[in-house]
Amino acid sequence: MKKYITTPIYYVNDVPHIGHAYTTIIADTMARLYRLQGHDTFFLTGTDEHGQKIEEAAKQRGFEPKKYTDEVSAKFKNLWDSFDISYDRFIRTTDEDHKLIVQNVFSKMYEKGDIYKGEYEGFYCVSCESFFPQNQLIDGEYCPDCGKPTRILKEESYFFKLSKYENELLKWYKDDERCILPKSKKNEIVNFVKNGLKDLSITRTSFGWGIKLPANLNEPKHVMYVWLDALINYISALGYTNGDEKMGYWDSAVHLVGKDILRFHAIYWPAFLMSLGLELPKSVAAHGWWTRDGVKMSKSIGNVIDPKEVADAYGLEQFRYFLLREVPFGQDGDFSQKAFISRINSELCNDLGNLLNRIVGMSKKYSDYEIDSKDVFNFYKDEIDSANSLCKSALESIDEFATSKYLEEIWKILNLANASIAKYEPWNLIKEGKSDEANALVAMVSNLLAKVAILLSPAMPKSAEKIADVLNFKIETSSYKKLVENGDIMSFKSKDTSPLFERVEAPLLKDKVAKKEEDKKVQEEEKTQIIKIDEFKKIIIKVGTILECENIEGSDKLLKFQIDLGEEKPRQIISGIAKYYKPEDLVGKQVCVLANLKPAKIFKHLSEGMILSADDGKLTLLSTLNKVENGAIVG
Ligand code: ME8
Repeated sequence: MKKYITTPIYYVNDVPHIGHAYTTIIADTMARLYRLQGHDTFFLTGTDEHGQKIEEAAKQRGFEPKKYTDEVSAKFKNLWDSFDISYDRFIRTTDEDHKLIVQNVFSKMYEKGDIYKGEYEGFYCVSCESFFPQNQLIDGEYCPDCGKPTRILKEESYFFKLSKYENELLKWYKDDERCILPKSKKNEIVNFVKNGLKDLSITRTSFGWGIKLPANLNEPKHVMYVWLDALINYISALGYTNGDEKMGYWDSAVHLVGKDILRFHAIYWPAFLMSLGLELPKSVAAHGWWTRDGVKMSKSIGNVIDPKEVADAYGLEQFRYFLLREVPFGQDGDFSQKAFISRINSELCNDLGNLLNRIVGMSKKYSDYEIDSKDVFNFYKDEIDSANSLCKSALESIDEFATSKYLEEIWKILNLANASIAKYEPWNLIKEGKSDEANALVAMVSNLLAKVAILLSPAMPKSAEKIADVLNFKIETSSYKKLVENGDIMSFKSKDTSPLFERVEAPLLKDKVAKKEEDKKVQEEEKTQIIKIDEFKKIIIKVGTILECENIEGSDKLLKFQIDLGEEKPRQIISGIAKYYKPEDLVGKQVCVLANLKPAKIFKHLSEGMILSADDGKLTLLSTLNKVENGAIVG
């Protein structure tokens, strides 16, 4: 069977962040699962590069739009490559084939009578590249989606007859149970459409950075509305009207999107497809939004999460696991390092990593790494049956994109495996001479682990592969069919391994907010002149005996000392204490000297340190209570 999965194409007005990574990692997980199941899969991602927002972002940075989009688009592509995202095409809306197909689509709709010319006046949000009726604006002025100020635009425009498709859309929502996922999101869309759809303005004349209209229309002032241009990527990538080379995938299309752009995908896009006479997507699946420590991410707060930074700090596999596991699909989620670390330590290290180590250890001890499954069904049929039904429910969950529920079900298999070891105590079985039972237990748990590794492989490919390597089997369609679909078991030969995951003791990332706080603390400490012990340790104070002391000619403040600091030769030190002491009273006395002060010339005399004194209006030299060895360190 063919499978087609897409992510949104991301705007290049900014660099990739955790939200983009989330969508892309879910889509990648789905694509890997489809391939594992044996489906002929096409996975599409890319960048959305036209429109006023991009034109303005380029201008602000002093670039031509194309040069700017080349640069930012490459950042997305490089990030996905470094994350080993298994896309089949990375499409750019500036690709020549895409531009041609957008024009073809426009012509088709025009010829069908679904596009007409008119004039548009309305409130436009550049950030969302979207018009809003005034009654939807916040305080009559601000965008209801992003809260930024809107602009009034009045321009000649071509319109798409969206209103014509109102009933057909409502019928689709009603007839096709899975058209919008999670199903709870469908009502919002149905209500929006029931409130009445206005025709959609699909060209702009107020800026130039967009795809031109088909040449035969002779409209050089107009460029395509960026959302028409962008949505068409889903069929242009398959060669629609341009050889149709991959259109075979189209009937299985699933669009994965964030909740912010569900309206575009569940209303405009199917209406465009209806106009073209194409099949509608199998599902538009909308996930929720990520916040950080409960706060919306924004550049001005400085709490935007760079996915590369997180993956570098914690590991890509751990990052994938956390994103997929932390939030139920469709709900908003919060990225907190505390929650992340807790999942790594308890779920990845304890539940999974330790289990693998224990099984290898037991198989080594009981059966010289041979894990023979011949007796598993005799002794542990119930456990295998339970694991098989958990595999089924995991697959039912992922069918609705519920990645969190999917992993939860997989972890139930791990819990069953861990609980079985505790329950049957194989070490006692061995002692009691029941080695068949003990070996069957190790084999049963190994089979549970193998089923887990196969199911986990789309989400955590590298870790799953390592488990399979340790148990000496391959994760591929045939093992998926055998162990997961058919609920069968197999025998293994294990080998020694290093821990799958490392424990994390403290947060590994400092965001700009935390950094700011830390800088503030340092500044405050500097103000109160608090120093750290390390800073104090840099100061070397020694006790020494004054060997000689004399006045300096021409100065009534300075005295010149020769002091024995227990070094090869005495140090010469110049000190401004002539007002308080007579030279002859000081000879033979022990004083404290700052010994690692940079030498300086004072009144033409070299001074190689500083004699310490207490200042309460007059200076009193510091000494020790008892006589000590010259060179003794004060600290
Ligand atoms: O909307 N949490 O592009 P975009 C979760 N070009 N997901 C988030 C997120 C967050 N905080 N922030 C962004 C566009 N996303 C259009 C799409 S498609 C034909 C055109 C994810 O760069 C989420 O998937 O603004 C959202 O839908 C997408 O990034 C928007 O990316």
